[in-house]
Amino acid sequence: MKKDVSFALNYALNKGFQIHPGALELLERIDINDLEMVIKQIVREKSIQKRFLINQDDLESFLGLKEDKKLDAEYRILFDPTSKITTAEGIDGYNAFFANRFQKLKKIISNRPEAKLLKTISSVIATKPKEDVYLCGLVNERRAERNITKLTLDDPTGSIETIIFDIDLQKKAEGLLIDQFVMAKINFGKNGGFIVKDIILPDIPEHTSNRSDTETYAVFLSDLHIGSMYFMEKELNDFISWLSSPDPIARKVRFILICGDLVDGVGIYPMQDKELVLIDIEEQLKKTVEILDKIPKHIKVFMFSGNHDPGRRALPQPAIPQKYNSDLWNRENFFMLGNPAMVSLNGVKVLAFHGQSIDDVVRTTPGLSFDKPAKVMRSLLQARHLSPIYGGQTPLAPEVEDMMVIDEVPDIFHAGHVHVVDLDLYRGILIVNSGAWQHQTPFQAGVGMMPTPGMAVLINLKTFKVWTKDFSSED
Ligand code: D5M
Ligand code: FE
Ligand code: ZN
Repeated sequence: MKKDVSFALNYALNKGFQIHPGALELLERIDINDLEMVIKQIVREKSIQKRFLINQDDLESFLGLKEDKKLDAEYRILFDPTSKITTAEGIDGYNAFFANRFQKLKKIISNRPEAKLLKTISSVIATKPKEDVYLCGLVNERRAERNITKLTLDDPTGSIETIIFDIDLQKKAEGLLIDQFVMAKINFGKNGGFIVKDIILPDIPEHTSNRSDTETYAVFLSDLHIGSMYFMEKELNDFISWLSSPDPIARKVRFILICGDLVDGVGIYPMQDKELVLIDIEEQLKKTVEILDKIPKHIKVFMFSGNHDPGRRALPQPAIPQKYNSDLWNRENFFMLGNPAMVSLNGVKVLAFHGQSIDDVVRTTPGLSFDKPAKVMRSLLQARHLSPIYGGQTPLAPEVEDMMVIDEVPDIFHAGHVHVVDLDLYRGILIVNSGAWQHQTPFQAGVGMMPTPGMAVLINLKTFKVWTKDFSSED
């Protein structure tokens, strides 16, 4: 027996393990440099499972020699903005952009019975109807005054100022985002003025989600921030080694989705260079490839762009351009996508959006906070829009088509950006904010943001059972 294998054998025996002869034969074939890592990882995983025999099967799966052919791993890219970006210019560009937003959302809301009574804003202004009518508009202004709320709505025919008296409706109006699309029930009051009787959001109809036929797992990650001095390299590497371990769930993983901020980027925030260990984008992406290349090749890795990634800052964002790192684009198991994008994994539709607008929505809406991003994502689903507010911190490009409208109802809605793992289920849609792999930054500490980094979110695509696996506390 070779000396190096006897080390592995002794290590396992000392930990109370038996090694099957078939496993020993495989151990002898492992590169000496990897042997220690392999045996320690297997022992650690099997100790957790309390199974003290290491057999051939464990090693085959660890080494990626064995792939369960019974597990489906079929994917389709349903939407990617990368090749669709054709930004218009100036005022005309924005007019066209908001007109498209209005049309798309009006079409979505037209499925509701009330939509039969829809009138345009100009006709409501002209006819001053005493009976209830419905109109649609984008919220232009919302103003609370003593005990009433004034709401101004715009459609392509005009602009209307309305008044809300009802306390509950005023509360509902408080939660409306500027430039969000709404339908309002309205009449012309006795004392003059248009009175709001109801506010209706496009929302999600009750949804029965698509499921995978097999118990294939997808792992949801976000915000690696490679290049930052706070990037949790060891924890991410531990996660990646776990993928090759005999852990029964690891063996069923076929997809990984990384929801943006792969790298920390350069010049994203003032004084960022003081917090970088890799100071240019090429180096950061090279490191990214080095790390992600260790993911077993039978796992498909989908990477979406975030505000720290190169390409462009405004939404929708293209995929990280090939010119910065062609390896990211060359690997057979890597898929480079923009933001937002939609993929189907064994028939399960996943909407991926980095989540930039969460910042603006939290800042302008009472009752929402950074530590509960799933709640914010729920309100984006209700608005059927990923980034309603124009003119906040989130730059929006005046695309001819508003690609931030949630046209198609997803089965899973995945975001990141705020670095907090949070889950929710809304009308059959699984909402996942997948956290980060970056320690709390001084900025976040200064504003009291408490990230939950180093956690992988694992979803069984057949049962929608969710596991979070914490790598942050391991040594
Ligand atoms: O953003 C992570 C979170 O922290 C997100 O909610 C924005 C916020 N953040 C972080 N740094 C800043 C600065 N300098 N200004 C404003 N907001 C900030 P991420 O995109 O991962 O950096
Ligand atoms: Fe981030
Ligand atoms: Zn971000």
